[in-house]
Amino acid sequence: RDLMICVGDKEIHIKQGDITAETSDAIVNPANSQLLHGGGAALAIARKGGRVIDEQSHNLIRRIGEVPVSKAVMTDAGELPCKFVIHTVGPVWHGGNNGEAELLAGCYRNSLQLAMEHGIRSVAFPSISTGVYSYPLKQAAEIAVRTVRTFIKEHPEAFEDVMWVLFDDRTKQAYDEAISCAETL
Ligand code: AR6
Repeated sequence: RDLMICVGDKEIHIKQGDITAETSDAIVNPANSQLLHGGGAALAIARKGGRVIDEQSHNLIRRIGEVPVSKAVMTDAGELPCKFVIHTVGPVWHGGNNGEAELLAGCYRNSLQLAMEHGIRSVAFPSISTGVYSYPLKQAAEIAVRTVRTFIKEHPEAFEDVMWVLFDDRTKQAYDEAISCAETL
C-alpha cells in the first residue's frame, strides 16, 4: 500500500516500482559526476531513454567539465514516458564525517530548485546514494523526507506532485518509516 504525507494542501507519495515507467514531468537520475550512466538506476534510465540522454549528458560534460556532488542538471528524456531527466550526483558514503548528509540534502534541494525554475510540476525521485554509493538507508530516507518536505513548505505552489518511486521492498519500508515519523524529523 502506498503511503503519503501532507504538507499544507500538497501530498508527497511513496510507492514501490520502476522509475523508468513514471509519467511525471521529470524523473531524477542518481548519477555520477561524469554523467556516465553505467550502473544502477542510471543505466536503466539511459537504456530505456535511448541515445538522447547519453548524447545530451556527454555534451553537458564537455561544456561544464563535471557535475559537482549535490548539484543537478537536466536533459530531455528520449523514449521515456516522462518529459525530462534531472541528473543529480549523490555523495559516496565514506563513514558520515565527510559532509555526506548535507550533500545528500543538496541533491533533493537542487533537483527541486531546477525543476521549479523550468516550470516542472511533478517530480519522481529514486533513493539517491543508497545503491552503488552505499549511503545507509535509514539515514538517507530521513534526510530525503525532511529535505523535500521543507522545500515544499517553502514553495507551496511550485509542484502538483512529488513522489518517491522505490525499487525494492527494503527501501520502500525505510521511506515509509521515515515519512511516518516525518513530523519529528
Ligand atoms: N527504478 C527505481 N529505483 C531503482 C531502479 C529503477 N529502475 N534501479 C535501481 N534503483 P543506484 P547511487 C534503486 O546505485 O547509489 C550508477 O552507476 C536502487 O535499488 O542507482 O546514487 C551511477 O552511474 C537504489 O535503491 O544510485 C553512479 O555511478 C537506488 O535506486 C552510481 O550508480 C539508488 O541506487 C550512483 O549510485
